[in-house]
Amino acid sequence: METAILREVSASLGRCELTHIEREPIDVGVARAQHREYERLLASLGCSIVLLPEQPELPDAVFVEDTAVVLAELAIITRPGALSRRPEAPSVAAALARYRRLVHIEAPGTIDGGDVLVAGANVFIGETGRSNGHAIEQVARALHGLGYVVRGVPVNGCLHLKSAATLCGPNTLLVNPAWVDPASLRGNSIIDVDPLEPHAANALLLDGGIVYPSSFPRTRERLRARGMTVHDIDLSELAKAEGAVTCCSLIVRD
Ligand code: CIR
Repeated sequence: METAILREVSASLGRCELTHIEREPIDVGVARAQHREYERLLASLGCSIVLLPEQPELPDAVFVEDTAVVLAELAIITRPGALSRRPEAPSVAAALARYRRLVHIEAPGTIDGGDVLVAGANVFIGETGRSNGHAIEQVARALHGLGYVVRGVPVNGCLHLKSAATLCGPNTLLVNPAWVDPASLRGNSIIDVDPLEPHAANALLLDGGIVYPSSFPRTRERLRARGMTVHDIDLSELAKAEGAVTCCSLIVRD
């Protein structure tokens, strides 16, 4: 059973944080419609949906992934790297408290959930402008004794580790090798994105298949060629806010 925690798109989305892409006008109405499609797709794949209300003055609040890391044993509430995003965390913590024991990242640690890639017992954490060594140490402490191996991973050229690598099957990662060295993601087989689609490494793996942006047809064919079930979704308006498919949900597995 999978529960997906989502949050409605903020009216202020156009004022989002941007790091690696140029600002362009965002049509909030289109972003909301695409987000509703995403919600419907996750529901159709068997997720039970928890939809948090919009936080109108927090532009990036739709990207709930960055505020928490949900594991089988506990949930880590992050301290996001961007100051503007810190007030997003408390309401997500309140929603997650029903499902997991909570551990909070404390200052001077900063970390975005988008930097945390859990692949079996490996917890890879992107060393990016958003996530620092203090937070990586705190995560390692929180997970001590639970059988996880926590490792910092250098990332270059993109916002988060999960912009560069995500799980697309058991022990299988979809990777843009220009942004993260696949050798640092040991223990997993690797599928490279198509070189013409650098942003294509972000996939959301659910029990019902892979939720995947329709904007990357070449890489999608690589996944399908491996026999993977891929469900297309158009999140192009949210991509203008540097968001992708994993960022819009927190998946709680029972
Ligand atoms: C930000 O810069 O924080 C947002 N505009 C985008 C966050 C995307 N989150 C993610 O990839 N996990």
